[in-house]
Amino acid sequence: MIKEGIIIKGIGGFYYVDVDKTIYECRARGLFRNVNITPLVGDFAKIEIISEEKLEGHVVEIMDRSVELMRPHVANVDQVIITMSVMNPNPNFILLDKLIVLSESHHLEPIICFNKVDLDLTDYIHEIKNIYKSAGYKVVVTSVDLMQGIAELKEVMKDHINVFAGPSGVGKSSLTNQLKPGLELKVGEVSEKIGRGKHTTRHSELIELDFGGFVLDTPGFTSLDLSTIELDELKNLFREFNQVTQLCKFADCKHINEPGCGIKKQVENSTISKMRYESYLYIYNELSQRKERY
Ligand SMILES: Nc1nc2c(ncn2[C@@H]2O[C@H](COP(=O)(O)OP(=O)(O)OP(=O)(O)O)[C@@H](O)[C@H]2O)c(=O)[nH]1
Ligand SMILES: [Mg+2]
Ligand SMILES: [Zn+2]
Repeated sequence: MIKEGIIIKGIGGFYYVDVDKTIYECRARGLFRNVNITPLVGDFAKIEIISEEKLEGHVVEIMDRSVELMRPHVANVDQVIITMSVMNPNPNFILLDKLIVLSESHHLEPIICFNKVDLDLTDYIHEIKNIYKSAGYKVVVTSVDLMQGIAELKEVMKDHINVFAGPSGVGKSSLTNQLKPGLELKVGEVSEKIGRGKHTTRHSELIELDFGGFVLDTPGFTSLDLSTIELDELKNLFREFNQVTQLCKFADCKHINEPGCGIKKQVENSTISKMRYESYLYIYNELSQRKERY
């Protein structure tokens, strides 16, 4: 008998396939239809049931992927919860903007989550929330300690295949634990992580959410591969730039040194955030150096 499900975990040659909340332990059969494809977490798969009793099967077919991410190596994710803590560790805005660019380039919806708002004693959160909201992104402000913003986060994640992204220690596993009672993913001490730069989370696993959808807890990305992004395309991956490019004198304006640049004007009068624009220049430079080198 053939059933369809989603691969939630792959360990040691076994794939764990969720079929309507029943988990089958499966091997990939040597000869399935798309021979050259290695099954990934997130793949929608057809499995042949070997034993209903032992919940064992074979993966016999992988359905077409809407997206394939490389780091973490997973399929069919459609939303990235880009997480930064307001402090401890402080937000890394270049990394945040790179993660947004990366999400946009894969047509994944970036959601920005600022966690640990309980540690924010200066109302800094309003300033940073505003920057990203006015750029056109959905921003969720949370505190695991105060149980703040968790309901809103659930609402945003509902019915999507979500992945958390962001540096070590910002609270990705802590937040994921709040989404699913009884989950108890391992949470690490920031002090131990900083310095060694080690992530507590080591495997990628898709977790089914009771309220609908899935979430992937990943080892996280700190190094980022932007190599698939074309230099000329970068400006299109800054959402707030797209709304005003018609203000530039030249249609192919890169918003760097060109005269009559509408974006630069918007930065000067603070309609576009200076910090976001500087991130653009920073990433642009990084990408152009890469181009020169190869
Ligand atoms: N004050 C405060 N601490 C938090 C909050 N959320 C998480 N923490 C703490 O931050 C530390 C790191 O949390 P984790 O959930 O392990 O962070 P992570 O992003 O999963 O880290 P990696 O798995 O290493 O990538 C732990 O000590 C948590 O208890 C919060 O909202 N407020
Ligand atoms: Mg973690
Ligand atoms: Zn311009």
